[in-house]
Amino acid sequence: MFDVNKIREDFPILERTVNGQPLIYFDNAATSQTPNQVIDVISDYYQNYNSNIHRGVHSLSQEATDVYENARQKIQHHFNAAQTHEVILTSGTTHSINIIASGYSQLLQAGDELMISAMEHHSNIVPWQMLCDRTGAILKVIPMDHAGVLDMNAFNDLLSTKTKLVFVNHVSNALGTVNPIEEIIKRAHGVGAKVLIDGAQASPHIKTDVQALDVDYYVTSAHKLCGPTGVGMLYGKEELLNHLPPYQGGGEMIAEVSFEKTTYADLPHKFEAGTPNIAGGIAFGAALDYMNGIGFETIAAYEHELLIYATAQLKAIDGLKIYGEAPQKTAVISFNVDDIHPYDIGSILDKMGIAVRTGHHCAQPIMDFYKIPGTVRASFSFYNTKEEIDTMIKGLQKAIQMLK
Ligand code: C6P
Repeated sequence: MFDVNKIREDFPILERTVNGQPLIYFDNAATSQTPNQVIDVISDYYQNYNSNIHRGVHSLSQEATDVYENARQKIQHHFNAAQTHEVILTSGTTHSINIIASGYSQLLQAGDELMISAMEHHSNIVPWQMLCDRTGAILKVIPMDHAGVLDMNAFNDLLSTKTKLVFVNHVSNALGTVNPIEEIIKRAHGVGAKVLIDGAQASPHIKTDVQALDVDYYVTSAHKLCGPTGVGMLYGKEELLNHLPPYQGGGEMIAEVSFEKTTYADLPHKFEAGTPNIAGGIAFGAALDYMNGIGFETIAAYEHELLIYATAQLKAIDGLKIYGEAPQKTAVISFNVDDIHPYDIGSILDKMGIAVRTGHHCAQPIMDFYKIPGTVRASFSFYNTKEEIDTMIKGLQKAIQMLK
């Protein structure tokens, strides 16, 4: 049985106050909170076996290497990658996307087409624009409708044998839309294009099977799913990663170095130059253990309840408009009230101890689409409660009274 009060005991931060009020943390899409089970793993590393990995013959280094590589296996099993070395540990989603964007500089030609969607985070826009600048490739955009649903007919029309790569987020950070990635991957493969799915907002809510999806690249950040910041994953099919040139040069990613010539290490090390975030990688594995211990279906069902509950209450507020009403949504609600600036609402809520994100959420094209400067975004996690939502609604009503 899912017991939210029991779960909350795992998160020490939820006991603190902010501005004299109990913290209500509704900024989970920006970063999730960290349970003791993950914090303890990080402390244990620094207290007991802190040392560099893959390098030392000494016991501490071997112990750290074993635990780090064991975490990679946990990540592999969670996402059902066929091979452990298809899991590259990166500093996060942004880093993972840049590895691919950099690699394709040498594989594209002028006139090749790349496709993104209208609801991408800047991390899944800017690296591809930079890639187009370097190669002469052309960036196309799959449009969306006002509910925040991708136009799959337009996607069909845009797809052609010129399309080399398609990049779409699994879940939109600003709208919560769950995109039909199975269909996108199938159709893109039909014209010979490769697909990268940005899973940053999906991984905390949905257990993804990269083999079942037949996705070419899948990326995410540990800090969205109860892990630490500064660590993430790039999954790629072995043959594709083998074909891709390395992103950074340095230690760890080489086989042999001389002044005449360097050869590169095999996967995954080819893409892991330098000392990695060792404690972070280990804690990423622990975060997946923690969330799998609760169960992703249980998490999704509970968060859906919170989404339905909060949506109904928000919709009852005069002048409040929700952006993103796709039938398939995670527990993210972006909204504005009349012409009140989102920042003003966010600041007043903060005085009440309620953390929401305001602004363009690193997805400016979405704001341009709706012709707004930004939104207030409340994003829920499995450790949030309906009582917290009630408090936010009361706080919001008070804020509206003050600002009108
Ligand atoms: N979105 C948000 O508040 P990094 O920063 O590399 O861990 O993740 C970037 C990123 C990429 N794609 C999507 C869909 C995302 O949501 C994010 C991070 C946060 O929405 C911080 S901007």
